[in-house]
Amino acid sequence: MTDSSRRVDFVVVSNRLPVDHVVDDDGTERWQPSPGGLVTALSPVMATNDGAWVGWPGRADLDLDEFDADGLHLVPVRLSSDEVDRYYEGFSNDTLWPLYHDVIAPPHYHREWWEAYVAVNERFAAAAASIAAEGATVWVQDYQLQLVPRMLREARPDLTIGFFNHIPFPPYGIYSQLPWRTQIVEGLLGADVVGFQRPADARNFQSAVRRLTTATTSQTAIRLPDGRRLVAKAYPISIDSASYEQLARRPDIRERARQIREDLGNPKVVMLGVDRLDYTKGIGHRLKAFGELLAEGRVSVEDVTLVQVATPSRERVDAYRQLRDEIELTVGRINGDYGTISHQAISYLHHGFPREEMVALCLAADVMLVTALRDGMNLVAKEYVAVRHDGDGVLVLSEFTGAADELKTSLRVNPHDIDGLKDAIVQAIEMPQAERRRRMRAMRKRVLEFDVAYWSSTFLRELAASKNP
Ligand code: GDG
Repeated sequence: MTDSSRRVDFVVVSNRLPVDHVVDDDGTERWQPSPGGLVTALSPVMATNDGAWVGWPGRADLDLDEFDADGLHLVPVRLSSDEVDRYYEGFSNDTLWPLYHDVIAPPHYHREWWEAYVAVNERFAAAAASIAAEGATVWVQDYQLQLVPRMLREARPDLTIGFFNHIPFPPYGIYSQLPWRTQIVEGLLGADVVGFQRPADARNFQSAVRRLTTATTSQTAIRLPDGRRLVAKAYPISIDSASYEQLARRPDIRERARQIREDLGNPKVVMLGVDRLDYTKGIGHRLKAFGELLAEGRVSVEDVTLVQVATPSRERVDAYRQLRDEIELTVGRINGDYGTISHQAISYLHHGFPREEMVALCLAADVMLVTALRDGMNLVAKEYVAVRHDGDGVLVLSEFTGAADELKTSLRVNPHDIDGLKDAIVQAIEMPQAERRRRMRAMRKRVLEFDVAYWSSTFLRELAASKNP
């Protein structure tokens, strides 16, 4: 039911609404919640504050009224298929994404993409402005919507506006490539609090502010020429740790973990990688290291198996199609060269799985490999830690993830250093149990205490406190 006069005190704005459109076998269409960490963290805040969520429902050219699903009030923003191409796949995923991840892939700059980005950001800002009550709090999420804070402030100076960037913010030398670098920084300066994953991201943003605007900065504070102040600092995101641990304790999921090991031929060591198939995740570097270890006889397929889940992602963007070809060629070569009838080197799975299966995989894995070349946080690393209530398991973690700032007793690696990565994999395989437990204990303490509820409550508390007089 539409209630276009409805106004709420708390609004979350993100590119995607937390629901997926599904068509059942009998042809019935419905919206199914896609519960991620963000929904879990924000649902209680939504419920106590009378909240709404503004976002794109994930299908182009769809005219939809506001609706309720699973206790959330959802405000759909329409995108034409042309806008999906230009704003989402183009400017968001083929300009900003590679630029903000240290230009691992070349960013493409197209003026039509930028124009679509501006137009779509305006639409999101207008939708948020029309649902927000007088004096409401609006929390804008991520790099697709960096112009929204300023647009919203201009339309509605009464609002308290937060922004959180889920991906890195690059050093100025890289950021300055962006033809629209000033507009984006000014867009973000519309917020009262701009949150980042790592202190380094916040510092990079402040340096862009100093280079491109007349605002001044002092530690985490930014002062604008008109006297308004805002805060730019790190709020490292986390997961709903307790729910992962609960799943990991379920007898059926533990049984499934045992089954997975058996199906893999009960190797001595199961290693696991779980990533969206994305060039930032360093999947190729991981495979190269593993392939060389097999070639050199430092590990054998009878003893060690790698399970690589590569969830399909952004398949209409060229760089992602190429990446898939490269990865699948490498997996095929390694399996062809080193596999036996009874033992595969790599079990490669190019599909998504239910969360229960992910948890079973984490329980089954002696070693988790997170080798991202650049990653805002990397939740998979935290999920592995939350699942390992048995206190065992080794996390190999790239120092280029936000998670590496917190998970200091992981085996930290530079994934570009293939020899170093190979040594770390061997060290993980051979690590004595006492050392595994000692390292895991420290990481579990961190992940269980600083969960996603801590993240959202800290951000929202500081947002409330930032309100300018
Ligand atoms: C961005 C930033 C930041 C993956 N495949 C399946 C599945 N997943 C889940 C994982 C994890 C999530 O998706 C992926 O989160 P990551 O943090 O690893 O990476 P991005 O998707 O790149 O996320 C990142 C994050 O935003 C949050 O701020 O940490 O740095 O890039 O939760 O478990 N879940 C299920 N089936 C799958 O096949 N159920």
